[in-house]
Amino acid sequence: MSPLRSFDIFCRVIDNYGDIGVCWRLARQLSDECGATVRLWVDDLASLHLLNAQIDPGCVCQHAAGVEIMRWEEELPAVTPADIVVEAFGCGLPERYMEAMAARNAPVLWLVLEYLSAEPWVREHHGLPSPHPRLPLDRYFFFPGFEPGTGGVLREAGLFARRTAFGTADQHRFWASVGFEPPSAGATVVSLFGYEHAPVGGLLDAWAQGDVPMVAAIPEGKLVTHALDFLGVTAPTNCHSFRRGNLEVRILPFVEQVRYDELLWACDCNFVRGEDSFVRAQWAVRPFVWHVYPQQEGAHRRKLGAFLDLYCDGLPDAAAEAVRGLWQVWNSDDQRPQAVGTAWRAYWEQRRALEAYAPAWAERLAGVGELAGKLAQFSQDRIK
Ligand code: TRH
Repeated sequence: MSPLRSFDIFCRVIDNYGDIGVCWRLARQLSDECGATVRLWVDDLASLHLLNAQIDPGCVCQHAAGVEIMRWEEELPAVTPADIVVEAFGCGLPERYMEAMAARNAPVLWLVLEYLSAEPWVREHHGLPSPHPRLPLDRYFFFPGFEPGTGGVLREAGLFARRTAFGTADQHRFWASVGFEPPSAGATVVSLFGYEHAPVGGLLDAWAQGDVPMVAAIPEGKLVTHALDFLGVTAPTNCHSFRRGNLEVRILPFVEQVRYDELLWACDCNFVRGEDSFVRAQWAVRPFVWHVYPQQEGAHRRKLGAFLDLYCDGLPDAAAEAVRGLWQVWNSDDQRPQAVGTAWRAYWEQRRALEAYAPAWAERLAGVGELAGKLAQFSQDRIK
């Protein structure tokens, strides 16, 4: 594929880090791997700064990792639109910018990048045109997905090689970099990234009372408060490590996005959430548990069910049942603390089957094709 021309990516941070997490990854990949000139417009630079410390949250225009980053303010400066415009997650484009798109001599391609879902309708909607009601602009829907015929998910070219090369010494370096000794050899190590309504107390309790040593690595954020409640820590503390029975809880600093993979690779099992961490856990080829982002009218339940149907399809029956059991409890409003402990034990009894399946699933997903490359190709085909 010949090098692409220019991209403008527009991103509004609704909440948390997934919207900017995906856009930042996409921007870097289009620049690094597709040879495109990329400008990323984002309305919340503080969130991007958390993912990459090099980014100055106070700067209106800056460059990092081969990407031009613009603070998206109410009043956009007069700029020439790029050849391809990505409107991430239906964030809308500024009126002035759309008029400039329509007025440009060379036509501009407008892609609406949608949220990731395994629902079957995604295949039929991926790539459909969506004529603008007023302006003469070519607009298309681009749907990420897990099956052929969708836009795939993001995966950097060197990711599998980096993961394979990440050995024990790297794991030790990772733990030291976040302020901890490496977990003891016999411990089961789990990262816990999820939303605040997860039944985290019940899970930690089951681990504390279990008969094997467990390490729960919890990134700073909403789950930490509940973990501290469970531990009975009521006053502010500088302590980051707590013990209860057979459980050690480690409160981890939020690491830069390029290092989040290392946390996943340093663990035996990863609890993830939203969109981007959910995808990274699949590339990490370890058992994982998804906390789906809650949506109105139960839309997230359909998303969860659709992914479970796809993912469990290749698993032995007992393992599939255990995955469904734990994921449903982790995502349910049923806060009976024992339920999650029982579901965890059933799940972890299937550990070997889940570990064996993880690389097969990643291979299958890689076979769908990779999102940045597919988006670049899709654009290339339409702007000849
Ligand atoms: O943060 P999320 O919940 O994000 C989202 C958004 O809320 C969005 O509005 C919603 O629509 C979407 O979920 C479905 O979860 P996600 O997508 O996993 O994003 C987290 C990002 O943070 C991801 O890029 C990984 C990164 N991360 C780090 O860089 N370092 C860390 O230490 C951790 C824990 C995460």
